[in-house]
Amino acid sequence: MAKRKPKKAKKGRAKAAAKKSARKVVKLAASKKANGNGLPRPSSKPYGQAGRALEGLRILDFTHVQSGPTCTQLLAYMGADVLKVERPGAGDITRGQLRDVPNADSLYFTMLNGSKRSITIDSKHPKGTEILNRLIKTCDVLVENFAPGALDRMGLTWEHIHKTNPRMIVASVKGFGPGPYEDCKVYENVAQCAGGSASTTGFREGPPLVTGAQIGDSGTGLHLALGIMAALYQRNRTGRGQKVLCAMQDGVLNLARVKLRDQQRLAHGPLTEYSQYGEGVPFGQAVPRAGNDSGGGQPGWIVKCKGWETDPDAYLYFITQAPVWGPICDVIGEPTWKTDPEYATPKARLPKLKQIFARIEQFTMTMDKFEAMDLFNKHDIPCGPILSMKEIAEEQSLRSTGTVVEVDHPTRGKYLTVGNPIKLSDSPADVRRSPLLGEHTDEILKDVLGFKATEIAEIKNSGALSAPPKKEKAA
Ligand code: CAO
Repeated sequence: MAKRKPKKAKKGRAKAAAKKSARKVVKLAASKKANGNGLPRPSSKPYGQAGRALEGLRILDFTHVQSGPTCTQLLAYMGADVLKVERPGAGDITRGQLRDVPNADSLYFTMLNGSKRSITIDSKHPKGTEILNRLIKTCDVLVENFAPGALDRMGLTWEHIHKTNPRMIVASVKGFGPGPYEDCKVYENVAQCAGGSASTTGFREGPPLVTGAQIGDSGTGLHLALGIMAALYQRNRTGRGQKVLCAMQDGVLNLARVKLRDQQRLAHGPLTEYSQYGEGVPFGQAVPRAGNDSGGGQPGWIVKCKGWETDPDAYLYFITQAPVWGPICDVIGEPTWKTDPEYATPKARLPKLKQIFARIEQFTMTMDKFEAMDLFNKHDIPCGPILSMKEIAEEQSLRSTGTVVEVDHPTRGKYLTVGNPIKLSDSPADVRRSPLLGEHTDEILKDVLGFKATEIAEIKNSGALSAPPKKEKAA
């Protein structure tokens, strides 16, 4: 391909950019002057109409499966232009995993890649490398969660990226941080196990348990998004990009920190808020699994509600919060427990939690979980119904806040996705369907990289954007 811009033109562009930025500075200074407080003038547009929070931020999204995609989807919801680079012919492996509709991208993929644009590039093709280098020059952040070493094998080392665009932030999810396991591939449940969650989840009598919430993948994606924001903020002062690394083990441990707290408390005696204490079962060397114990200073447990015999979710989480102990006793019909020294104080109750929750359960089994929720909340007693995913999908209040959003997809039709759980008053979330594989390849080459139609045709002919031809079978 011919060089796109002669050096002279490049110089001209640089001069123009310098002039533009000087104009910006003058403008800013003028607005500062006008305000007299050193701050830029606030937008005159009403809230929600001055663009989204991350508008102008461009992400080179090299993520796949779940951890990385959750991070970049969140940034896209907040207005970043996320360009998802996928392998020609195949794309993100999750497009075809857990498929429910034949020949349509799976919900696995669609619910993690909304509001992004997709471009297919063979990153190991020389022309593909050339395009990627141009994208590196124009993007602010590269996000990736390949297996350790994969990005380097593409030639995209930190040194190369930093030299090509010193402002670029390179954000990575890996399974483990530096140490004995740094080269290992990691999936969600491996991280839950290595981060201390599995050993402390489940019932004492049973095996370690993984949780349904994807704290290893989505949890680490969230951590990464925060790291990117911090790096962008620092870049405002330094003008320099940096590496951001979130290890899934670290992310899980961060979310399981209360259990590391309890590990250290064990040295000073039994964990009295664990029901095991009340049951007279001695503690071992490490934090045990605590069933549905609350994990905080206010004891809690899951109790049955009406219909539990047939409905697996007819349960309520009930917290015996100390300040509302009086109302709890009145509502469940044990008013004498308010003054009886055996029950009146949190300390006195600790060894009897099992018996107390059994009495509460006797009461909650007379009503359904929503009736129980209404009744207890009238008395400010903290509790929560166990909601099934069916109930959540149908919950109107989640739809109206944009936490659950219905989007329309050209090949699979309408589907529900989780919108932005972070609500910004001046930045409405931008929740759109996920892109088809390579849907925006031409658009990105033209609008982001400035290639002409003839150049795009040339790139396509090179094979850098398409799957390698299938090998002929031997006769
Ligand atoms: N063009 C050409 N090659 C491409 C490409 C493209 N556009 N995109 C990816 N590839 C190649 C990579 O270069 C790599 O090739 P090599 O290993 O030969 O250099 C290859 O695809 C596969 O990458 P991978 O090793 O990351 O993928 P995997 O399926 O074997 O492993 C996973 C998946 C998730 C275990 C691994 O990526 C990983 O450990 N990531 C870090 C931790 C993480 O994020 N885990 C969460 C996963 S969600 O549960």
